[in-house]
Amino acid sequence: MQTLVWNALDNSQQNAILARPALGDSAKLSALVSDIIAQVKSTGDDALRELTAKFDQLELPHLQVSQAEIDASEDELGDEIKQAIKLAKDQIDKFHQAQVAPVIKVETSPGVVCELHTQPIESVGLYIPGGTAPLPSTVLMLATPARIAGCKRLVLATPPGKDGKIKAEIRYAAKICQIDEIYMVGGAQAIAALAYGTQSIQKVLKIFGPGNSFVTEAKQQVSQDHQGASIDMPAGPSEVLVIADENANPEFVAADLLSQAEHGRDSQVILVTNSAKQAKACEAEVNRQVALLPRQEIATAALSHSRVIITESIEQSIKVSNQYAPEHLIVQTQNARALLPQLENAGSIFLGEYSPESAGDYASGTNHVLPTYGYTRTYSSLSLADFTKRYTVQELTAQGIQAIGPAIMNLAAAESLDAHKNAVAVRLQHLAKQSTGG
Ligand code: HSO
Ligand code: ZN
Repeated sequence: MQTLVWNALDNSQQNAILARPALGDSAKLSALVSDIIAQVKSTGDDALRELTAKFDQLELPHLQVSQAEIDASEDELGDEIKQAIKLAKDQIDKFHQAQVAPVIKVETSPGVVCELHTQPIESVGLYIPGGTAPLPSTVLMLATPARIAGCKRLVLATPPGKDGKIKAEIRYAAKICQIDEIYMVGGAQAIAALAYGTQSIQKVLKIFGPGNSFVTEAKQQVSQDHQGASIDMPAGPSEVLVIADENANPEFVAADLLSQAEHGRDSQVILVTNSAKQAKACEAEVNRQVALLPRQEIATAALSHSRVIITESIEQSIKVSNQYAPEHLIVQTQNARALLPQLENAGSIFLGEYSPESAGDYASGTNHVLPTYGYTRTYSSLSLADFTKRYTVQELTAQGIQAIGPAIMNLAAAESLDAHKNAVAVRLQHLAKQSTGG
């Protein structure tokens, strides 16, 4: 990891060290992905089979995972992992149940009632990446809120492994979350199938979940087409920023940095500390611990573009974090909770030495699908609200329209919209006639 002293850098150098790694040739990626989408739109299931043969080197006898294959996960897994999956689901369930939005009803003036209601999105596509570490925890993070929200159709798409099967842990998580359909398809072609439908996959209204650059680009493209599908959020590689003071335990800090670094070569991890001694200690710990990891090759690649930043104070550390806007922010300082009001841009914040990112990744109850790549400045952690839509209701009585009608007519006149004005005028005239008995 490269170590830098924040005050020794000028403004542009500071911006440069907080820049995310570039995402590759976007014009080429966009063309490749739009070809894949066009292929799926024109030949449906045949395209899915051809693309799976081409990219995954697999001939699939069928696209949909059968109920028998889903049920078999019960016997394929040991009790310990099944209990762990259930515990995580219960925790996620509790936190997301609490997010159920009540109907808001306000009488803005006598006889004028305004309401805000929530409805589930009817059908949702949940994408679970394959790759070097298929993540059953992501099934729980997507399906649990979808079920609580009341979505009617939960469709999961995930690429099969080299054996042509979906990992038992993923099938088991899908089973306990009552996923309705599972399809063995990944990549941009899976997103196209979810957005437009094929002979065997019915289209969904909104697509959720992380993925590689092809999946992310495909999600962007289908979300720009009104016949495609909405998406949860824009995405980039995963990242963590740790703020540590001189009292933080370097063993904990290093373990947290590495838990993010092992996700992928493009993951970014940043340590910000106001103690040069702490910076040294953490770096030594990272070097010691990384050598012990099975995924050391991936973690080392991620560390090569990661940084240690030395600041003059905790306040300056916070400023750096707010500027970087990390997906995960871990605060290992003596009074972590007291810093919370000053932390401006982060997808999920972990306070104090006993709150590792792994807790939120798996089982504390918060959602691990988070905005990355600086999008935490404007986007939020996935939550129940993402699986719903809101609509308003209003009901006015005669007294209500009489009270606000003249103001509406004045506003309509100011906008030269006479039909709007008339819609109120005819009612006020009708009421005036009624009251004079005419
Ligand atoms: N840290 C990942 C989520 C995850 N970690 C899943 C382990 N499994 C992105 O928030
Ligand atoms: Zn993780």
